[in-house]
Parts: sequence; C-alpha cells; structure tokens
Amino acid sequence: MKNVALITGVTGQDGSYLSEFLLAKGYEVHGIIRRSSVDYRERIAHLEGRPNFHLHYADMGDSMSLVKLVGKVQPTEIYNLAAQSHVQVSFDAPEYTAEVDAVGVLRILEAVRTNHLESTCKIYQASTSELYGKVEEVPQNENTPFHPYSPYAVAKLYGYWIIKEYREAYNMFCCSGILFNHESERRGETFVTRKITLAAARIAQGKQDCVYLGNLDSLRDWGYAKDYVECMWLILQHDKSEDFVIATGVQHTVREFATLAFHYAGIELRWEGEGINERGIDQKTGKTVVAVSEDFYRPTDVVNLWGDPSKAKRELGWNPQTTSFEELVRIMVQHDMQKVAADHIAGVMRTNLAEYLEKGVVK
Ligand code: NAP
Ligand code: F7E
Repeated sequence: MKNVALITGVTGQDGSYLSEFLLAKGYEVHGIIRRSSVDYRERIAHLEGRPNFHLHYADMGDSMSLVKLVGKVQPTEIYNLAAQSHVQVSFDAPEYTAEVDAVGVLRILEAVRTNHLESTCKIYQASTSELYGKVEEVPQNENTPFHPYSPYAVAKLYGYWIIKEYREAYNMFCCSGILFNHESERRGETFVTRKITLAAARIAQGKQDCVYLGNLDSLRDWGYAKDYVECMWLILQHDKSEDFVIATGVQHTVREFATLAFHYAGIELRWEGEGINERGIDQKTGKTVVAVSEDFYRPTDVVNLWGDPSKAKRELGWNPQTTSFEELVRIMVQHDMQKVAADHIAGVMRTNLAEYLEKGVVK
C-alpha cells in the first residue's frame, strides 16, 4: 500500500521539516493550508510543484472541510500539527486556542471515523511539554502528572486525552508525542529563541540597539526541530500505539541562550542587575543590548521544563543528542546573520533601483 501522509500545520516550522522528511522517504504528502490575504508560505515554497506534494484549503475550525479532505486523500498517516501554538497569545485568544488546539483534534479523529479509516489510518498528535506546566517533578517523563498552566496547555490537554480515549474506545492507532521545545532557523520570530538570534544578528550589524525580553530565568529543554520530526514518524512506525516524551534531556535558561547567541554574533555579554532591572551589556562598547520588559511576562509562566527521553531512546532507537544545544544556537545565529545581511543588500538595491528609475538611468 502506498504511504500517504496528511499534514495539518504544513506551513509551520515542524510541518515544513516533516514534509521534507516524508517526501525523502517516498511518501505522497498532502498538506492543509488556510486562505490568507497574503500568500505567505515561505517555509514550504521550495516544495511546491513537486509531483508528490499537494496542498488543500481546509481549517481546523471547519469539520466539513476536514471530513471531505480526509475522504478525498485517504491518508495512511495523519500528522496533526496545526495549532495556535503561541503560549502568550493563548492568554489573549483563549477561546480560539481551545477551538483549534482542543476541538480541532476531535474533528480530525471524527473525520477519520466518518470516512471509516479507523483501521488503516494512523494519527500523530502534536502534544507538548506545556502539559507539565507548573511542574510536579523534574525531569519529566511519560508518567509525570500534568498541571497545565496556560489556556494553550489546557487546550492541548484535551487533545492528549481525546487521542487516548479514541485509542481505547475504537482501537485506533493514535498517539501523542509530548514534545519539548524545539527550535530552528524556521522558528516563528516571536518565540524567545528566534527573537534572540534575530536581534543578536541585527544588533551585531548595527540594525537594532536593544532587545526586550521577559523572564530570563525560565528553563527550557531546547532541541532541533529537524531532529524531532524524525521522532514523529518513528512513533507511527512503532508496533504499539503509545505516547512518547521527546526531549534532549539537557536544560538551559533564557539568559544562557542569549549569552551564547550573542557570542556567536560576535558580542560578549555581561549581566548586571536583577529582575525587571537586569540588563545584558556588550562588554566591548558598554551598551545595553538586552533589557527586561514586563510586556513579555505571562499571567502564569512555565519555568522548569526538562524532559527525560529514555523511552524514545530505548523503544524507538531515537538519538536525543543528534544536535547539541551549542550547535542549535550556532545554526540559528549563522542563518540570521546571513538573513540580516541579505535583507540589507536587498534594501540598498531597491533604493538604488528607485533612484535609477527616477533619474531615467534604467527604464
Ligand atoms: P507553528 O510554526 O506555529 O505552526 C502552526 C501551524 O498550524 C501553521 O501551519 C498554521 O498555519 C497552522 N494552523 C494554525 N491554526 C490553524 C487552523 N485554524 N487551521 C489550519 N491550520 C492552522 O508551530 P510549530 O512550532 O511547527 O509546532 C507544530 C505543532 O507542535 C503545534 O501543534 C504546536 O502546538 C506543537 N508543539 C510545538 C513545539 C515547539 O517547540 N515547536 C513543542 C511542542 C508542541 P498558518 O501558517 O496558516 O498560520
Ligand atoms: O517561551 C520566556 C517565556 O514563547 C519560552 C511553543 O512552541 O514550546 C513553545 O512554548 C520561555 C517562556 O516558548 C520572552 O516566558 C522570556 O518561559 O519561546 P517561548 P514556550 O512558551 O515554551 C512549547 C513546548 C509549545 O508547545 C509551544 O507551542 O521564554 N521568555 N522572554 C519569552 N518568551 C517569548 N516568547 N518572548 C520573550 O521576549
């Protein structure tokens, strides 16, 4: 039987890497896209036009679109990655977050049942370390109790339990990957890692003076997204339908991430002050390049995530240390240094062209 994957969230960070991964394995890949006033599909632009890559309009909030699409595509594997994935935004849009991140999972499960594909279609659910929230033990594994601590996490908890329920009630092969933070050069620009690597690149190239961050003490277990999509696939190839923690097993603070990112951008930081008054100072110039703003504090913040990937290592043969923390930060900074330089050159060329057109030098 041909492997046919349906990816919700195909335009996102993980969706783009997973598409590449599955296409390389010979899958026929179908992805869900949403109508937008600007066609902004940068992460998958290089895949469009490939014979095995197909995009379809649908929405996690629209059951009918999902039922029809699942019926049309007849997937053998569904990767449900679509979500309102920003924790801070979930405090501003809690109802929408629940609609997409909680009920959306149910809609996918029901779309599979409505099309009578329960016994032929496996489902991967993008679950999250945010379920551990106000953590009750460190490090966290598959048996650690959940204590969700944001509207995002509460919505994802429903997703986790409805997957488990359908597995037990209808004997469906549906699993949650409880993924800890994973980052990359394709990470959204308002997540803390990418915000830092882009700012470090801009500051190093004289395009920005300072970056404002929230809780610098927050601890995360950061991995590389490219490594993590392999694990999503491995979870669906496992002989049993089970949930897995995916993490590196190594923890760092936001402050440590920033120190290393600025280092790779050529700026050595010295930290002074505490809490809201803490600052990261460029040792060479004495200028403040990192400051704290209450705008980035959350009503409740998850501050101690640290995953134990032993089960994935043992049962899936997955290597959690393929890309180290240092390598991840280096990859992201190197990419953003090039991006900032390229944006600068493109800007200069646009200005020159406008001038030449005005003067009639070029027509
Ligand atoms: P991301 O970059 O924010 O991508 C989210 C994707 O979901 C985008 O393709 C987005 O489409 C799509 N989407 C949002 N609302 C939708 C809707 N109503 N209907 C259809 N599609 C919709 O997220 P990511 O970092 O790749 O994460 C992938 C999944 O893993 C998410 O479910 C996230 O919650 C979960 N997760 C992520 C991490 C992490 O560290 N990255 C860790 C644990 C779990 P548009 O491009 O049109 O907005
Ligand atoms: O925050 C702190 C912030 O927004 C990480 C999503 O992919 O991973 C992600 O959620 C930490 C938090 O990611 C800023 O308070 C400090 O403690 O990068 P983040 P997240 O909230 O961990 C999980 C596993 C998911 O499932 C989510 O989908 O960093 N922090 N200063 C900041 N965070 C942001 N965004 N911006 C700051 O300026």
